[in-house]
Amino acid sequence: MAILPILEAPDPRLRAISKPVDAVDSKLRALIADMFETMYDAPGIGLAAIQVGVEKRLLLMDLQETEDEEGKPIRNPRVFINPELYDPSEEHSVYSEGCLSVPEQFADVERPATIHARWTDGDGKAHDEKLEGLLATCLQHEMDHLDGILFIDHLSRLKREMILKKLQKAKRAKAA
Ligand code: GNR
Ligand code: NI
Repeated sequence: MAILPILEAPDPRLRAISKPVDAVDSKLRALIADMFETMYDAPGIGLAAIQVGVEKRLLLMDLQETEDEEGKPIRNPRVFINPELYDPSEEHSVYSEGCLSVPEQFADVERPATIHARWTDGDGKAHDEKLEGLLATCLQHEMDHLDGILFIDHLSRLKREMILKKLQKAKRAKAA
């Protein structure tokens, strides 16, 4: 297992359109294990393959919403292979989103509140479910990554450029 480097905006590789996964083989399972290790280490609640430089329609999520008696998060890892969204609700909800590829920046993003999704999981099982709440928000954020879209693309140009400038400044401060 390995923690993989996460690509950060404005890296052009984040703009790629990812390609469908054709087989859930041992190589893909090894990538999934490395991606989970990377996501938990970050820490984040979702991770798309393109964020670690792999152009595949594969993403992971663990909202880590549940805790045991000691307040430790109970892991609920989910794997989405070749996911598709349909029938978004007319009702929208707003969530303050962040992204591991846009580190330490947060902004309100409006998206359909509920959405239907079809996907294959890590065991090769097909799913077709209606999702709501943070699960719906996070899946839409991750699906955007598969099409080269970042949450900042949903903001006004002014807000997007402010965030990109802050990222640039933080990178310069780290290099100095
Ligand atoms: O860790 C993450 N938190 C988050 C918060 C609100 C909406 C979406 C997310 S996903 C993000 C991890 C990430 O960048 N996934 O692509
Ligand atoms: Ni993201």
